[in-house]
Amino acid sequence: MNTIDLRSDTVTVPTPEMREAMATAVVGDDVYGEDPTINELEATAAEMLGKEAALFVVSGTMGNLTSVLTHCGRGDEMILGKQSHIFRYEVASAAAYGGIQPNTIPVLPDGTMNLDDIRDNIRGENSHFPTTRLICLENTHGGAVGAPVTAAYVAQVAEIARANHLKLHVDGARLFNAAAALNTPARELVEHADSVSICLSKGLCAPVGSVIVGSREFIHRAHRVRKSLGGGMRQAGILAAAGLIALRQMTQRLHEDHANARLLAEGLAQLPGIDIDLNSVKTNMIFFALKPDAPLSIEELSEQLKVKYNILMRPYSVQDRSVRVVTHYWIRQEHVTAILHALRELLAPNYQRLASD
Ligand code: TLP
Repeated sequence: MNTIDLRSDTVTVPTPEMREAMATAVVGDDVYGEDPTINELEATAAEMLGKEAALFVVSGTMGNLTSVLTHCGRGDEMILGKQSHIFRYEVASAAAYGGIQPNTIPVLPDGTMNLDDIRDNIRGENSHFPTTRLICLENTHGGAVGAPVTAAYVAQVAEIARANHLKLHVDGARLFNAAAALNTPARELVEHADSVSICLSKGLCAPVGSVIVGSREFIHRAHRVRKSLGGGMRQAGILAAAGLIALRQMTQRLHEDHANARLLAEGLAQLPGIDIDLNSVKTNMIFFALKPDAPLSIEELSEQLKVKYNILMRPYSVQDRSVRVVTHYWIRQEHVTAILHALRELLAPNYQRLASD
């Protein structure tokens, strides 16, 4: 039986069409700017996101790090969410390689940060203070159940940034999910951002790669930063070929993943022992928790799903008994039915027996 892997959309493997395009891609040395497929990918990303230029990078982490290092110098400060990917899951790379201090503020359930919190955390002129240089947003926000952040909010943050001579970076690893959920073109969501990092290898199915976009001048400097991080990839047009299909085709179908997430969430809400806030499910992510009286621990549940049904889920917090589930291209409606069936078998009989004890 094929594995049903819900741990993340990073697990997506390339489509047969991507593999075909990779096999026949025309390539060259990208460090010399001579890989035609990478050049096409970068031009396509820049055009789709309404920016002057783009740069292909290895990963989302490298996209964010390259952007942050391009905007900030040692001893500078960046304002970002305490639940943001850059702060939580990128190995403190901005601090480690750039000497950049994170100044974190809480992320609200809709994926935003309070505007007054942002304003209050911008440093004034004082010889004791670091210089605030950058604000980072995340869209969709993984720390807020994949909440899509609106263009109107991004514009408000950009206004604060401009008024205080700061730059605005958007971690748009799942920007096209936000665009699909809000029915807003991706370029409108980042119109006022100075830099954006998008991932090709999550819901868009490419095997490797992210792209950062911004002004020509920003990308020129980012190019040197990427090289210094070891990210000059030579004949990586074989990867960019898959990335082009990701951008042109896969961005158009993300609403299917959102519909499957909704279907799954609604099924989960019907099951005994499961606690889920249906209002929190806005894109392709679901967080649910086991109720305190459910008969299994979260580790037991994921272990049994794996061993008995070949279904993979990622326990999120053992303490809260919560799980993260992410839908993607390789999860179809029939898988949703299979997942709900498995959970019913694992939870319902035990639960009923416990209830009647
Ligand atoms: N996120 C991964 C894990 O690292 C948590 C996942 O499974 O969701 N920004 C955001 C918002 C991300 O969710 C991720 C990956 C990244 C950046 C980093 O991308 P990669 O893994 O390509 O370095």
